[in-house]
Amino acid sequence: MNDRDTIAAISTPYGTGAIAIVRISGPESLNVVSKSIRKGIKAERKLHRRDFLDNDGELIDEVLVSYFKAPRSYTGEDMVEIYCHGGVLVTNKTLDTLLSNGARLAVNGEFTRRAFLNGKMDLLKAEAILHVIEAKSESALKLALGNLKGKLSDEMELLRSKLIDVLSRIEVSIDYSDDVIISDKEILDGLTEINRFLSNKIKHADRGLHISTGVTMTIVGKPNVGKSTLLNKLLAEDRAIVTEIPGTTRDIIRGEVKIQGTHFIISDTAGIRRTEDKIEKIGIEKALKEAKKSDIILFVLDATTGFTDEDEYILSVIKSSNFIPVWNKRDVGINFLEIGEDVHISASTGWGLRGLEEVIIKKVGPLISDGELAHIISERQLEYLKRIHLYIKNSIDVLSQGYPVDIVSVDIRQALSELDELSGKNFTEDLLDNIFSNFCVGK
Ligand SMILES: Nc1nc2c(ncn2[C@@H]2O[C@H](COP(=O)(O)OP(=O)(O)OP(=O)(O)O)[C@@H](O)[C@H]2O)c(=O)[nH]1
Ligand SMILES: [Mg+2]
Repeated sequence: MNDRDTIAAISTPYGTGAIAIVRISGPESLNVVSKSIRKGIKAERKLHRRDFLDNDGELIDEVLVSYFKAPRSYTGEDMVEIYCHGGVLVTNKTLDTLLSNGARLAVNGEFTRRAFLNGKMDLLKAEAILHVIEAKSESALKLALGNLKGKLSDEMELLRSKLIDVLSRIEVSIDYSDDVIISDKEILDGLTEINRFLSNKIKHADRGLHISTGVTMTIVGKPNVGKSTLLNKLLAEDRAIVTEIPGTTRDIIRGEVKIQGTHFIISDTAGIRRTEDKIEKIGIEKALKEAKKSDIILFVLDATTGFTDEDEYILSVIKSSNFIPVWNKRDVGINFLEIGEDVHISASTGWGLRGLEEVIIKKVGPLISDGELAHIISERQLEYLKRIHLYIKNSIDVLSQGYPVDIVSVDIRQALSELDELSGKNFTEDLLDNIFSNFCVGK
């Protein structure tokens, strides 16, 4: 990818709105824009009202233009932002004119990619921007904003200096072994402290991830117990088809909702029973798979039938998971058998739903508490931390077994190299493509 040409994109969502923003970044930004306005722009960081013209001199829109001179811009390059009226046609014509005058259409995340390449932010902050945009709960936003302000970057910088400190001690002890006395214990202590820090980070990471991406919750149960009715009620919308025919839901139906400030991704699944129906069988397999990988399961039971063999089977499959037995149809049914901390509801009338939400929040509490200590907001970050941790654990093992310190230095160098990829001090095109492809165009 050419990282030096001039790029343009619409930065606001596609559709009609009061205002839309078209952005342009690169050395030719001002020249490209100047072809469409009669009076040039000199003053930076000011709003200028201009007529924006197409290449035949026809008026496209009355716009506001602001110019950000390099390096004082988001990307660190010369940038111009055009605020036009938010009609789809007006916005597209504005962009098309810029493209025909020498700009190239930006790809996803290319503005932020350039900001990174120009040293405006490290990769951890770039990822934080994506999470700020995508945050669906207060706590996810807080976590992402913390990283944007450098919480994770600062911690990783500190980790880096500690690793370098240990490494330099090792090197001094190798190079000047006759004059300088640096004991293996001193090095081991340094590594142990790093190890403790990493273990703690990794332990809390899942919580950070739950906060950022949402807690997954799967609704399972035998057919016709009211799973889809419950999903619709929790989402407060008619998402899944509900009928009195057992086996109505076949595929997994997902919806997202905030319960008491926590973001949940809820899956409704096919009713689990013995069946010869090929499609239903696939649905049931999918249901069990979804339940196994989810953070919490709502095991829905039917108070009009009581606890049946099918329920017995489902319980045997999910018993080691984090699940809540939910007796539904309590408006008409009275047959139930307490399994654990059972909750009683009527999904169709909404009775008991508040209580269910309370229990859900109580159950997921440990999954999200202290999550903000982690500052880990993506699987990528966790993956790198785990790799760094492995090198450190290995070096502690090696040292404890009495091997010479120079062997340990190899592991520490590897850990440092992983850390530099995590923060973006070292990067490959593939790594950047991977991260920035998740952004929208225009960011
Ligand atoms: N009386 C009563 N009926 C309910 C309640 N919840 C659901 N039903 C009814 O039970 C039937 C089955 O509801 P669904 O939500 O489709 O059940 P399901 O578990 O998704 O069923 P499958 O998709 O077939 O596995 C429908 O006729 C619902 O109206 C309830 O709380 N009380
Ligand atoms: Mg259903």
